[in-house]
Amino acid sequence: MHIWQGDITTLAFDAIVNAANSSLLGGGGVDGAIHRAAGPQLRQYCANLGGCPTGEARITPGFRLPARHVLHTVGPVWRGGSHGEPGLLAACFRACLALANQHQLNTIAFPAISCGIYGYPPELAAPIAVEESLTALACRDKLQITLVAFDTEMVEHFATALSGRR
Ligand code: AR6
Repeated sequence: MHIWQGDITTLAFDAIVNAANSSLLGGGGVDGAIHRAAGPQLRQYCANLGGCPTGEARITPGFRLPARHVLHTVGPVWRGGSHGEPGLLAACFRACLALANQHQLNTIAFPAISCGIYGYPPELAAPIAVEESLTALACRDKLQITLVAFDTEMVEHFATALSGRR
């Protein structure tokens, strides 16, 4: 597993993950950046998918992105932690990794799902990201997972979670 700091839209991976909303029609944060970089065809494609519930994922082409595919998932909005948020966040990772498996995608980059506009505390989200990634890596030889942090604070959270697991 790798931890990398930067803009996920620049990665030429088999798939990058989008922290979308349930409409799949774009928004702010990483979602906005992915739609801007992919171009208008991504929104047109997403409009035909009929949305996506929290904790599930949908696959699209990457269009103008260097990544071949986008795995759109909808993270939970943080509402104090007792509304099923940890289970839903873990479900996002599992849903994306299941799609990656079905479509034989080997290099996958995840942003810090729910840790921006949706308000999930990053120190609580990072261990879930690490745990789900390590579980998937143990099951598939060729899989490579990169956890992408946009800022140094998030790098620290991922690194702390990973060192706690080793
Ligand atoms: N590359 C990598 N990470 C990024 C980038 C980028 N280009 N831009 C932001 N981040 P957020 P959420 C980080 O808010 O909390 C949208 O409007 C960011 O610093 O993008 O799941 C959707 O449409 C943070 O650590 O996603 C939904 O309505 C992380 O990505 C809502 O926001 C996630 O922040 C989803 O909120």
